[in-house]
Amino acid sequence: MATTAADARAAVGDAPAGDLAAKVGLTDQQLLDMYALIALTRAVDERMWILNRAGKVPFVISGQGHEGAQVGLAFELRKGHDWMVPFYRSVASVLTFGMTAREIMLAQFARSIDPSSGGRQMPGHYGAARHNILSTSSPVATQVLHAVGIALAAKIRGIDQVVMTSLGEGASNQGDFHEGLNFAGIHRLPVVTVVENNGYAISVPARLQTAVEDVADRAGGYAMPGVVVDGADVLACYRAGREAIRRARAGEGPTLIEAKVTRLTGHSSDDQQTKYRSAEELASGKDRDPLPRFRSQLRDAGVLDDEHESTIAAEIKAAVDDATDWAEAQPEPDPATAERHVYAGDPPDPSAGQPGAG
Ligand SMILES: Cc1ncc(C[n+]2csc(CCOP(=O)(O)OP(=O)(O)O)c2C)c(N)n1
Ligand SMILES: [Mg+2]
Repeated sequence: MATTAADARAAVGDAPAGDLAAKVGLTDQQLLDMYALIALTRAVDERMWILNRAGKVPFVISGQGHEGAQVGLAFELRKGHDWMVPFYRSVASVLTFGMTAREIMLAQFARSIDPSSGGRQMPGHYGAARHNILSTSSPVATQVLHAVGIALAAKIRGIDQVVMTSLGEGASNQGDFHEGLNFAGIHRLPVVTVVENNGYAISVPARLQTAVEDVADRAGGYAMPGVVVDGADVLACYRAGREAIRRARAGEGPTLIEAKVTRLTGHSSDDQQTKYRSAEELASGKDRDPLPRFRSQLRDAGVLDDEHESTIAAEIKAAVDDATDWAEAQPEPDPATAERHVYAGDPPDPSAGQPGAG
């Protein structure tokens, strides 16, 4: 595990790293990969909205504004080994952890081969067994309990797997969050809980959700570190994620990370945020957009140039066009399978009456 820039350079075979990359312990290529993931997520997300407005997909819940935090925090996870238990805004997290643009679009179009649920889940509930990404439930914060359970299993099995789960600050007021963190703290489980604080639970502002300024303060009650990080600062998020993942993998226990982010869109495609957010507030949110910020940071550091940018942009456009067209062309689920996964076996015969009803 690389903990210093020197270790990281050694780990990647002394690949040349610019000053910025060396400072953070990555290579220039890894910084470009992070940028490409953020830009890809934004493009996939924007495409979802277009498809929704065109009447082709029923519902969009967006990760716009959260992408920098998600990519930075998840970047150090080991794909195919660790686990991710996401929430509905985790588009960038799941793309960072191995899902593809095609797989995201299969979920949007609810196609039969959609890895998230075969078209059964509400859109935005991403999961993929082959990537160790758990399909989550709609009641917010329930995923914290699932993540803690996976972390307990890893500990019992003696596998150095780390689980990362994410939720919003509103969901952190649910009992499940506290029960999960309490259990993780007692058993020092390898779970990293990320609260993406965008200041709103639908239309309810943070000050009416909780009396504490920082959700991370709650970590003290469960004997784990609580870290606040600027979610618009991709590399600060990367450092915070890397340290929490290192701790978890080393058996040092759980961490709570709160990333302060901005929600650039309405809560969902069924929400109109101009009803409850002022024009000034919405404009200032745009200043905290991680995509142009990271682009400028990489350009200033000489990591990203015009050529990189146009190559990445062309690749992303091709990937999003391909994902959209390909997913749309896939078959819908067979209606005869609607009850699959609802019951353990065949669905009960309604004409047979209730069990035990005589
Ligand atoms: C237990 C439960 N209560 C209410 C809802 C409806 N709901 C869905 S998302 C949401 C807001 C959650 O806000 P937050 O946790 O801050 O996440 P954000 O959407 O802001 O990212 C609510 C209330 C739900 N899904 N589950
Ligand atoms: Mg919120």
